[in-house]
Amino acid sequence: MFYILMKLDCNDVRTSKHIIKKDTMHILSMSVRHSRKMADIACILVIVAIITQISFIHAVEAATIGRNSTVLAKNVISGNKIENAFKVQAGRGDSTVVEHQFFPKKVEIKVGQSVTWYNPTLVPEPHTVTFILDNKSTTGVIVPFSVPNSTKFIPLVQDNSQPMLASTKNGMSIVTGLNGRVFNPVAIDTKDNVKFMKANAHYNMTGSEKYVNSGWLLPKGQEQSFPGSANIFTVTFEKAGTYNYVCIIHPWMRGTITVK
Ligand SMILES: [Cu+2]
Repeated sequence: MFYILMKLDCNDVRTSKHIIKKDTMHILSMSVRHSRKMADIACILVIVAIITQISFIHAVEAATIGRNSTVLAKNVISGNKIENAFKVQAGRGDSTVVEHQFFPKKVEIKVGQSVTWYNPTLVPEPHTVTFILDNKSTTGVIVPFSVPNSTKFIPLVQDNSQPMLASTKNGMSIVTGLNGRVFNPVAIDTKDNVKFMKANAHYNMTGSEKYVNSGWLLPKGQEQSFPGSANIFTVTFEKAGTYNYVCIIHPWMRGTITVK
C-alpha cells in the first residue's frame, strides 16, 4: 500500500512540471527534477524494503515449519511421486550451530505408512529415536555395571584411556559403560524379550512393545565416529495411535507420530 501511495506521489511530481508557467520554468524545473530524483529514489527504497520484508517473512516461515506444526505425510513429495516413508530430521545444523530438535516434531500418517529418521547434521553429533511405550522402560546412555574386583579391562585401542571403576564392599567393582540398549537398534516386547537389530534398521511397530530404539544416529559418512552406529532408522506403524518418542542423549528432543 505504501508503495502505491509513493508511486502516485511520483506521478504527481512529474505532472506538476507541465502546469508551471514558462518564466518560472527554468528555476522550478531544477527543483522538480531534484524532487523527481528524490521521489524515484524513495520509490526504489520502498520496493527494496518490501522485497526484503517478504524474504524475511519467508525465511521465518521456513525456519518455523517443523518446530511446532503437525505435518501430514500425504504432503511429502519426492521427485514426481509421493513417498510412503515420511522423512524426519534428527537434529540439524552445521559446525557452528547444532539444533537439538526433530524436524518436524509432529507427523500424522496412516496405518501401514512408514517414517524414516536421519541425521543431517554436519558434525558427528549423535541422536536416538526412542519410543518408551510403557512409560517405564526409560534408560541412560552411560550406565553403571558391577563386576568382580578381579576383572581386568584391556583397552583395544592403545590410547590414553581406562574404564571408570569404583570399588564396593562385596569384592565387586562398579564400571560404567555405554548402554547397549541405547547405542544399538533394539525392541523389547511385552514379555521382556530383547531383540537387537542391525544398524540402519527397519522395524514394524505393532504398538504392543515396551521399548523401541533406533540406536545412535550419526550423519551419513560419519557413523564411524562411534563405530557401529547408524545413519537412518525406519519404522512402519501397523496400528493406529499416538506414538511419542525422545532422544535419550538429549531428553528435551521430543516428537510425536500420530497414526490414523
Ligand atoms: Cu539428540
